[in-house]
Amino acid sequence: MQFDDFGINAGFVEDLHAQYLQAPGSVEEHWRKYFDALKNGGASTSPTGGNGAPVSTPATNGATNGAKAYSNGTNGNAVAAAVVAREDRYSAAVMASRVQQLVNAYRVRGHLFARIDPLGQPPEAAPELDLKNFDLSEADLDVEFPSASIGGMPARATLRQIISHLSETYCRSIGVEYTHVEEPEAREWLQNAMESSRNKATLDNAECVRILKHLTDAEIFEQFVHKNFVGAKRFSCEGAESMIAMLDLLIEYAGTSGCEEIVIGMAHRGRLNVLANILNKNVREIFAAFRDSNPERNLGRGDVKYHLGESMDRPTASGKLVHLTLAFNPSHLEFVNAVVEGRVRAKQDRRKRLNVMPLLIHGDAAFMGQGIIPETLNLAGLEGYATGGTVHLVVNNQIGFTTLPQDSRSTRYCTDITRMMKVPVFHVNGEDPEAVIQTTRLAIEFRQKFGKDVVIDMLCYRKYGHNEGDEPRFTQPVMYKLIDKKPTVREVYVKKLVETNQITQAQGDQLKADRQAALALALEEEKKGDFLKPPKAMGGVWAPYVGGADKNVEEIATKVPKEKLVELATKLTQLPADFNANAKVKKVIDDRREHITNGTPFDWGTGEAMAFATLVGEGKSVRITGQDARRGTFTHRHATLFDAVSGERYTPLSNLGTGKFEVHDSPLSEAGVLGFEYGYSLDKPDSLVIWEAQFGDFANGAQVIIDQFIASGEDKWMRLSGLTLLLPHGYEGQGPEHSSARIERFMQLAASDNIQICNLTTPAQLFHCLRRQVIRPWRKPLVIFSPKSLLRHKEAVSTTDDLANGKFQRVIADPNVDSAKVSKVLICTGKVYYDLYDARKKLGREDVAIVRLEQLYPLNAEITNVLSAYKDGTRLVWVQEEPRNMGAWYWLNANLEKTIGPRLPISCVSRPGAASPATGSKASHDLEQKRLIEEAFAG
Ligand SMILES: Cc1ncc(C[n+]2csc(CCOP(=O)(O)OP(=O)(O)O)c2C)c(N)n1
Repeated sequence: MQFDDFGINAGFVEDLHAQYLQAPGSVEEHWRKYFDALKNGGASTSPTGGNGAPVSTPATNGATNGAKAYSNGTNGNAVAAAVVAREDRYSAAVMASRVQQLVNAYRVRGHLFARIDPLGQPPEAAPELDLKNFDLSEADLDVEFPSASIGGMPARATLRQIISHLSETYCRSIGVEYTHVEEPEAREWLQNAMESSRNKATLDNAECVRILKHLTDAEIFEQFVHKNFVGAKRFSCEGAESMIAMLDLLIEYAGTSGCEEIVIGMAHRGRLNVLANILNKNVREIFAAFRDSNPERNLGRGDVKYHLGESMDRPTASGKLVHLTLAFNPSHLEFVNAVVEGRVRAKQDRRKRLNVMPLLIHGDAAFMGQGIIPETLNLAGLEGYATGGTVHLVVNNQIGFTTLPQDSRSTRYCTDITRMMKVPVFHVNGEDPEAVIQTTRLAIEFRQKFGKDVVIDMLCYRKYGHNEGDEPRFTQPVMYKLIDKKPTVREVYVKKLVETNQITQAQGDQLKADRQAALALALEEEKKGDFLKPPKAMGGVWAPYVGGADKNVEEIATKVPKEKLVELATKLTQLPADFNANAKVKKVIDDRREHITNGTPFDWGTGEAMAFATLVGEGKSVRITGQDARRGTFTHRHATLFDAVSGERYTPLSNLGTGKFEVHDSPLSEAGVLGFEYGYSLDKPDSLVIWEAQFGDFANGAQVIIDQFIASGEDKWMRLSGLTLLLPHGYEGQGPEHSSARIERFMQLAASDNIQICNLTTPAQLFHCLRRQVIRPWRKPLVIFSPKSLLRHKEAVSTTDDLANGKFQRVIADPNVDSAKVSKVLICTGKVYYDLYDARKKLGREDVAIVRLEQLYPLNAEITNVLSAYKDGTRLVWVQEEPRNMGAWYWLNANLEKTIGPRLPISCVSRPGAASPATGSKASHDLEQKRLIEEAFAG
């Protein structure tokens, strides 16, 4: 017997068989069953020729329902018979292996042949499931094979039955990609769940009617708005109405499987429909927003109606309430994803991990196109970011604005970006709501069971253009000919339910009429009342906090008694007995204790560590993340120590015993991780939440999060955040990017006291600033331009006294000169102070004062108070390292009038205006810096 007689898999089967003979338990269960059957003489098959094609004559086997089985054939020669029997056993194994390959092919590639597209354009695919590809033929269709490995099938079935079962499972309205899932248990669970149900939901009449009701709600809402607010943008979900039926049951299933809270992120498409029909937003408020009849109400604030968030407690059949939150969302597609993940993580930090579920609803073009998608997906498995699995729904209307998939992506599916995750992806025909429900049920169960992401790609269509005023036939004439002919999703479903006697046509019509009547009544009521409402006020965990204008005239007390500081600094140096600390790092933290205890000057890292330690000691939580957050990009933090022998980590601040301290090195992402931290801050107002950029300029990569969430979230959505950004900044000759965190951009975003912008010069200032951020009930994003060279600057130091007695100073007056002698005041911010300070010392200029603006925004009377020490007419000069068109100058020049008006004018010393922030040459930098300082002291 030659192995290659058996075709391509003979060796594999023989090996497997040998393995089985050695240890039956070591082969997969379906093979074990198969070999058991062989041993018991149960399996029958065909001997094969060299090309693997069946060669013997089929014979009827009465015992198997008229199905055919290949006969062994016998002869009188016992030895020959034994050989034949052995060969037949191998042949049986080979045939079974071919069938097994076919089964596998359905599992792996069946999705290519599924009827998932309601526009009927079948996906082009190679005929991979043809029998001939498996050395099988039509003649084998009625032969019986072991089929116990297929969920829901008996031990043996004909090839025809097997194919029919698989085709129904994998090639109907649901195409599924799941064989790449790495965990065998998860893969097998899913496979069995799909195969045993043929991937079809079993729904009772009540569930069918419930689906229809939601399809009706979805369709009639859109039609009603279309008719009553002609030409208004609403980003209709028509063509994708199944989404509403799906979300309704998704919440139900989530509730049943123990989920208490769902946070939804979605763009504009279908959002009004979701608000009205899932979050039960009062439709009168939506109508009032369409009417938009009070121009005074929202001058300069608010957001369009299809960006607004909402939350509610939704009852479920299990009797439990599921709290639903739809996150406020800016226009930029997909950025909300990272924010939702952060929100969920924060909520999970208060509850159990799987009890809060992120649900992200995507558009097909945006899902594949936006870089924030992989940035966010990549967070799913990371200790500092995991949320126990996200459910992704892609509302795949097969178009993005006017762009078709062939111009929009290089991949077959818009979900192919998720292949990096190795999670299941269901492609489902959105015109088959029951199939959509089936995928939803599986997706929720999968997420709750395995804590991993899962993706539903719902193929549908878009009845109108990108918005309702847009003509799609300019660009998609063929597609829209098809769409124009389509009955609605509801109509298709009504027909099905009527045909299967689930409802009568009259009942279907009644549902529609009821909904129309309810909306008409609501519209009448809206016309008579005032329903133009701002977003709901923040309650719950936000109740003790306020936003709005900066009324903090006096800085809040942030000092900490010396004994407490010493106690905490001592605790921070207590490492586990068997911990082998790196000697240099050990010295850094021992020095911290020494300085705090002895009252000797300490550095930036100590000020920061003491801010964290005191907050944690007071029961507050601190979370800091960034690309090198544990050590600190410039080796100043050492929040986590690494055992020099084992590499194990130890974070002293996490072991102080009261508040929670967490520090995570983040992935190399800016938009994704900053969005996440912003989201986290939205649900953890009582914590200090910090994102640190590796270099400040990298915040550029997260500009969307800064512009559209951090700076404007309160104005647009009345949502507060106390997020803190640490952005290393300072001109030290490190080239264009690493010099500047782009102060000018933050200054330009500053208005209505929306953010705080600080550029600090001492460790004590950092200490008080960070503590103030949590202790004060006023919640505002805080941007700190943090130092690099100052981390170790011999003058940029503080003492225990500064922490035990001081408080935050928005402006630091000059303690070193007699104000009566001063004829010129240099006003500056951040690191350049020390350059000016050194120069003044060298020049012996007692007539020049140097005032530090530690908080650039909001400005208050403190600057006026500090300047009042100098005679009227004293020259004021703003000195900045940045080129004229960068830094804070333009903003200050335009805005100082309001605070120090009578003391003006003020002139400016800076680098000349430039296209790029700094030179790339260290030598040129040094010369520029020298000239800058000389100019500041000239005259
Ligand atoms: C970051 C970003 N780029 C561009 C746009 C403009 N825009 C709005 S919707 C849209 C098409 C989105 O297509 P898709 O993701 O398929 O969702 P659909 O509108 O089809 O539901 C575009 C390009 C945007 N809002 N955000």
